[in-house]
Amino acid sequence: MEGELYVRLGYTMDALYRSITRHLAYSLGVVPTQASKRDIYLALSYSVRDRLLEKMLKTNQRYEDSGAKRLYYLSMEFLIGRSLANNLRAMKIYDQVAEALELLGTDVETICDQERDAALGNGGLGRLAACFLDSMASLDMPGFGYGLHYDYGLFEQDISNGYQREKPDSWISEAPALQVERADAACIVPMYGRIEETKDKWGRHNPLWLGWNLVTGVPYDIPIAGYGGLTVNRLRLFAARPSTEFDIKIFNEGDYLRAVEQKIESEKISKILYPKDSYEAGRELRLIQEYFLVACSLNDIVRTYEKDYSDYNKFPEKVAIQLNDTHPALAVAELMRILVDQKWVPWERAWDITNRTIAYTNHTLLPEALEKWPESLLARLLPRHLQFIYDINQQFLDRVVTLWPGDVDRMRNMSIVEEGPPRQVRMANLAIVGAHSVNGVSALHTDLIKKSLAPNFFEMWPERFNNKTNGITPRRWLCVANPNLHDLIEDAIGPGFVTDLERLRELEPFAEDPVFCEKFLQVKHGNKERLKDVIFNTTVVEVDPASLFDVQVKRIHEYKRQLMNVLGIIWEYLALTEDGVEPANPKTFIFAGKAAPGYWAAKQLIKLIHNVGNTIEDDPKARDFLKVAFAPNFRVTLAEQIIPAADISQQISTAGFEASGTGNMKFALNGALTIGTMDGANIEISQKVGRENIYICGLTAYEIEKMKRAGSYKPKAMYDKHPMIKRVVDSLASDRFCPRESGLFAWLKDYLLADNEMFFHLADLESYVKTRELSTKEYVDKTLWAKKAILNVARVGHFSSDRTIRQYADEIWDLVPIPPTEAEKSGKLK
Ligand code: GPQ
Repeated sequence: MEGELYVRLGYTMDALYRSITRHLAYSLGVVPTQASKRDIYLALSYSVRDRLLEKMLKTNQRYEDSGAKRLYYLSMEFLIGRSLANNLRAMKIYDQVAEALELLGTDVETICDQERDAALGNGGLGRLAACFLDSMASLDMPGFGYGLHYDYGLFEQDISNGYQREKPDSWISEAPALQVERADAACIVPMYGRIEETKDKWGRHNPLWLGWNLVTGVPYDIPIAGYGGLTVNRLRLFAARPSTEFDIKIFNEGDYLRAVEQKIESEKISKILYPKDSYEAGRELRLIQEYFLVACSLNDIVRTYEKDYSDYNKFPEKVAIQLNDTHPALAVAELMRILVDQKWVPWERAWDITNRTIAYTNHTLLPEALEKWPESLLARLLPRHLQFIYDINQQFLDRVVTLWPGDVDRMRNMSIVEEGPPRQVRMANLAIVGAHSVNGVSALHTDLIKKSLAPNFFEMWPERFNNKTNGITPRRWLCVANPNLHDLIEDAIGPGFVTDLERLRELEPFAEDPVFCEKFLQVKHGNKERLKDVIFNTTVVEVDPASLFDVQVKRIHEYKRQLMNVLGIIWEYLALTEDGVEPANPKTFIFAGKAAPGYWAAKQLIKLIHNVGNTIEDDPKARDFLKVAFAPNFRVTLAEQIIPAADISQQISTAGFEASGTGNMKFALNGALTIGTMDGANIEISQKVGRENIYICGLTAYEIEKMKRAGSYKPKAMYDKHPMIKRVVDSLASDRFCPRESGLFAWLKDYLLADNEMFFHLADLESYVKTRELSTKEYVDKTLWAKKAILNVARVGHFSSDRTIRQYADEIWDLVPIPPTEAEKSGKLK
């Protein structure tokens, strides 16, 4: 068909106004003058969705015309948060929409505030995936997300008497305004069943996978707008539905109840996101989820490829697949199965194609987070895949034996299948063997992968291992979260830095400019006022924006050491109330974060934070100097409100445990100074911003490792030697922080004093407290503080996810941008 393919959509204030009112009437059935805020939010979202879909279709056409290679990012999590304000900024229609909404008697902030977060992820790993999608679209790269369409995202956190309570988060009600269902692209996924060993007509071994159950994967597409709004990629999320074919068969057999049961079973698969961060429960449903994602995605990828190519020789040149941790590692076996069983590609050739297509990112060294699945479970759920895993392992171990004859330990170590009982499949080994690239997410983390996690693999394939230090998207974490800081920077250095973040360097001279420093501090103060209201509305704690906002927000986990922060607070509290030592400036400690529902120690820490806060608040000697606030239900939207208001960012994990961290980057970009250990990306941040503009404390990863190996960490000796450490620890054992719940925190004394205390709290405590003191002192000198904060902003441009994605594209994916055509740029349709 020649000519215009679509109805032309307008982007002026008028056109947007008409579109909103039209959707109010014809999508929602309400009279514009009687519309609620929620109605207007929905009508606006639909108007935005129309425009995104138009650009998405055009983008797709452009990619097809170019025949370019595509990247598929497979992830069990995409932590998107809200979309509306981000999309308005990306499409550069924020101001027009603001005007249109005024005509409707409301304002754009109020309307954007109606949106609920899409919390389809736990934390860092899921948010990284969302930042990557933003960067790929903004860089005009054909990069697509594949994930699961969970009905329930990460639970909502309520706090009751200081304890976390979990509530389901039914995100599904929010979804229709963001996505389109693509029933036309549904696929069928087999699972369970048995293998029948047969021979083909040439007498060759030909195993058949029979008797499976079928589940349907229905894709939902969420448009992902690049900055500027011309390139719009898609995030495709699969929902599990009963397979109609299977249903009909059982219905026809007259077993109505079994058919309905089967339907419910199938729908379970995409019902809920597992709420564990860096930890695996090993539950069957989780493995089914992982397989379902892999099967749906690969089906879609292969189908797309087959539109243009009739054989598989070009597959690795046209397709790159990135595995976000090992959760989708079954892709190795599934791609082999498709190529060998369905496309008749010879095994060796299929292996070469698989290996050249797939790449793997590791996100943790924590032993409990390394996925292993019982062989017996795989044999039941995926019998054919298990055969491929055996064959891959056999072939691989044959090579190990040739290279290191007789080295049994090495073989046992590297084998994909771990000897039992029970025998288990190691997903990291499968991913490393199956991928042509294995990357860590910070320089230190990659180093540790090579030296401690997978030294044998590194020795075998040194060229396979590489680093891609994480990054964050400045569109969300500056433009949307901190528009006033964005505008201030733009006034100083001009536009363009949002897509070229290294240009923030041009801010450096302004760190010496008193007028700029004053404006910078005003922006920070405004953000602190805004956060004060958020905290008051959710906790009834009243914080003072003139106090130092010292912030630690992230998942609650022992290795992240929220406990060490609390020990620091208690230290300052005892010094103040018993020794008369006032802090140099009043301080507000702000915490937020969720604990995995089954993680007892983490949940106790939430309670401890509340109780220490209450004790301080009840103490007239302390309350004017120290305050503790725990903001409930941490999520992307709350992070957007907290991070721009922070003076201090706490990044104090036990060195060697935090693979990278990305919150550290968000805070620095928003002008907070970091108190951090030499862990993850903190090390690279300190190199970039300058050692004098960051507060580093504690032991290094290598010092900790050495002490571990030597067994030389003796916390009890530190307690005996250092009177203040003793006072702090003893205060926990007393009922000082739990007067009405006697003995509640006594366990913490035993915990902290045990020689096998994994996270070295007391080893770092003194250095940490001293560093805090120094930072509080320096905060008093506003000129000095503003200078350091501005230098953080100016020098943190390296940590844009645009840089990270360019590195993935150049060094792993071999992916090139496909920029909009002149016609697209000039707004012509066709
Ligand atoms: N991370 Cl394995 C998660 O958020 N969830 C996980 O399951 C695993 C890792 C984090 C990791 O702890 C952070 O240090 C990283 O910055 C983040 O992934 C992104 O790489």
